[in-house]
Amino acid sequence: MAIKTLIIGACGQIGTELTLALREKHGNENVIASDIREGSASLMSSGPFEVLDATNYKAIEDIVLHYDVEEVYLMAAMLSATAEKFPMRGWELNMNSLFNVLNLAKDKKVAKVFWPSSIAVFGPSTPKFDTPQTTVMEPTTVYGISKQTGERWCEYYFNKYGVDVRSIRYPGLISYKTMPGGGTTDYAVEIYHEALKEGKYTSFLSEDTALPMMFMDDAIKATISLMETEEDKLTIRSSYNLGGISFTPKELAASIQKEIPDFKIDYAPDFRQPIADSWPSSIDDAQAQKDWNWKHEYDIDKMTKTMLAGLRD
Ligand code: AKB
Repeated sequence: MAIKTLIIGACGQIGTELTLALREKHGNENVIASDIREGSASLMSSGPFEVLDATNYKAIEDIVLHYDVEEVYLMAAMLSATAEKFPMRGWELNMNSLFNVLNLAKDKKVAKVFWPSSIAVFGPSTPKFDTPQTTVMEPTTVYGISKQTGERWCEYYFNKYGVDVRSIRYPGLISYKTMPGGGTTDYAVEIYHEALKEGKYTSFLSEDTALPMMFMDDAIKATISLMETEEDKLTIRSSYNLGGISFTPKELAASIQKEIPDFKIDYAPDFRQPIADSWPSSIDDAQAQKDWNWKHEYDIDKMTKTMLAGLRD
């Protein structure tokens, strides 16, 4: 029998593509999409959809029981740039939603949980290049503090209550189906939209700011693959480092110029620059490779070609 899955935050950047991928894999009726608001037509029309506030335990529980949900992907979160503007709202959303889902699993109402962490768990005192899985973590953003705290709780719930929770520290994610919202890495998506619309882009990060990034197809593949790995192969119950590509705004512009030679970029760093400066430039994901055979596929130029083709369609 197919696994019944609930995606919370299904209308966001990752949630949209994850929902569509899981529906294709497990059947539309077995993947329940939910979000605080309605989303894209493809998501709403292809399977069940529920309006759901991730901070409301009872509302999540009702949906879980109604549909006999076995696995929950909690994708709702306030990202780094927005959480700096609304610290308490960011903290409350990111932490309360996680506790709701962990407690449902602790009470055996769901069997398995996926929760996204982020490269934001690292801070200025972390080694910047090839950042190891286990290292100094002193995040300086509200979002990073919430993700690091969340990781500790995930590991605690696994050790103490046997909750099967799995997690990835996502780098910046690049996709054309849904816009990201409120992140520091969002420039790497906006740039493609503006390249096609205006032929130019003003980056809110400086030209040499290198950050870990990944094309969405790789991120979805990683997420599903981690969730399908046999329990005894997993050695990390906080969150797995996930590498991909690492590039600067200048390098991304050069990749776009190979396809759109007249494309121009300039730079006006804003409040997001110090956030980016506090994060690693590249990530070592040897543990994910070892435990669940992780390997990324997209390099920067393949990603650029796919992004531009997808946005032109
Ligand atoms: C953000 O920029 O806040 C996110 C992230 C790296 O988690 N994309």
